Amino acid sequence: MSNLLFDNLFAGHAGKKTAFLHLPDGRTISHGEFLQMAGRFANTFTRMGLTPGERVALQVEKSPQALAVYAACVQAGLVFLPLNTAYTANEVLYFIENSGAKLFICQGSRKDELAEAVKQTCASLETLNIDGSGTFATRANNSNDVFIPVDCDGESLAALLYTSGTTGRSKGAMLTHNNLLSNAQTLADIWKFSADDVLLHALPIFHTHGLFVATNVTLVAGGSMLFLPKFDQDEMIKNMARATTMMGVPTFYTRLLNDPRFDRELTSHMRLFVSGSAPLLSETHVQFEEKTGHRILERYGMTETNMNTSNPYDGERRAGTVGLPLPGVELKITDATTGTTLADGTIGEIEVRGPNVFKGYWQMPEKTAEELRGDGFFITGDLGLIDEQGYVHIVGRNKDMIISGGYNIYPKEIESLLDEQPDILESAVIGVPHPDFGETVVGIIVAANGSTPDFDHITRSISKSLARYKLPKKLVVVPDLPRNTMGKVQKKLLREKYKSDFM
Ligand code: MCA
Ligand code: AMP
Repeated sequence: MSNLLFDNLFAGHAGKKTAFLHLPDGRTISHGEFLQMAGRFANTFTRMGLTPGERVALQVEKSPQALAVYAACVQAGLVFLPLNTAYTANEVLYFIENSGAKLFICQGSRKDELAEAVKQTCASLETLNIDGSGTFATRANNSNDVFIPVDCDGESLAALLYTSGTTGRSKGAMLTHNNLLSNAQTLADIWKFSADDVLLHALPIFHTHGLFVATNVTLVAGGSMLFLPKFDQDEMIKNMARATTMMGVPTFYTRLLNDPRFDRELTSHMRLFVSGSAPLLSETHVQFEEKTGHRILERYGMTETNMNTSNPYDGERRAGTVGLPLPGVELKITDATTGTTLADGTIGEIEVRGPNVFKGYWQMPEKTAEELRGDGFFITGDLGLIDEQGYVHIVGRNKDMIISGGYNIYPKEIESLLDEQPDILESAVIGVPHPDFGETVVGIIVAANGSTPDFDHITRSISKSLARYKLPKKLVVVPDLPRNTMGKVQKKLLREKYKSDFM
């Protein structure tokens, strides 16, 4: 046995290239330096008593060190659990408790607040800062650079990524070494990634898009990355000239399109622009081609499945579609009630099967059984159809979910917090079109008898438990919520009523 994921992503190309990560301050990090850092981190994990299969949670700003924690986990057979930096202490506590993480690494600036939250869990707390300092970094200074990778087969767990649900708490999607490696190799192959590629990387590295799609695909091909801490318009424009490829959520593309500096000349040397995580409007696709001469390549995936479909690299990239199933991935459209397969051209629920599909939800066998069929097909909750050329179109969702700037937001989580407010009788949270974020959150509330809800107070109160990007951008008081004869809130009517509020 060996550790194919580590060998293919991190070790395989070492020494072939001088620079592997280019940072905005002009510094570069070579493969060799990165591997040494990952080796020190992996040895530190072992010295701290962590053993293969245990979970390491990380909530830090994007940096080469953060990526090295991921590499160290893969190398040491540990399960990497990245967390959105926007999560509040309440949210973090749930993930640490649910995963049983033995180690939680956070930023020094949030240490006190988070230490208080996680003190009753079995996780020890260390810090790692964007400048490379922190208690974990200090421990690692005394560790050896070289670590012999722990043997891991394809079924070993590599990562636990939490994804919320329409009901209940977040679920940890268990992703195996083979899930990650097979998807990275397939995408690198069909998108023609090579060691000459330089990816402009401005996505966060705590979700599938920035961590597994952008990073793994570049690494498996031996390419390098311009590693920006976050999306910053000026930095994007400044660094574009040095890149060959870029991946982003639709908001990246609409923002760049609105910038007069972003034009044909600036992008003339670029090889590929990839979009995903949320629907790319056909008009964005068309405007992008008019302005730059490039057709954006749109693909579709999920936390539980990595990527499922992609528009072709050489064939027609069709606006408004997510392309064709990836090699090795089976995709079918089924009747949401009966599960029977529907004919092409018919709208139904998208189901996928392949080496990309996760192993199940962490310690939630019933949730796993609800969404992952015995025959290996995963029920995505997305509604779509397959057209006569085999292209997949996503036409809606069979799950109550909002995608704002590429982040998934589950209304249920916000409604539960709103409903706890003394001035609120009940609430319905919906997504409405937004020019920058694609969709944004609106909270429709019914006041408790005789109350006049104070919006600022409500927002302050729920923000204690909720990451800021999930907060409603608008609250509206209504006398009552529209319901059907079964008593279910008709969100469709509400979405229709408020659809122009931000446009
Ligand atoms: C930031 N804010 C947001 C969002 N991002 N509000 C709503 N939706 C958002 N996406 C709020 C912050 O809370 C803050 O609010 C204010 O905006 C400024 O924050 P800042 O960080 O400066 O915002 P930004 O730089 O404008 O960020 C927008 C962004 C970012 C660049 C679009 O959200 C982003 O990088 N999104 C990518 C998400 C992503 O990687 N998704 C992939 C998931 P306040 O002022 O109130 O504090 S993986 C996935 O979906 C699947 C698998 C797939 O297919 O890829
Ligand atoms: P997540 O659960 O964060 O992994 O988000 C996955 C969801 O994002 C999918 O189930 C889709 O609803 C959505 N998604 C991802 N890529 C696309 C795309 N290209 N077009 C439309 N929706 C997408």
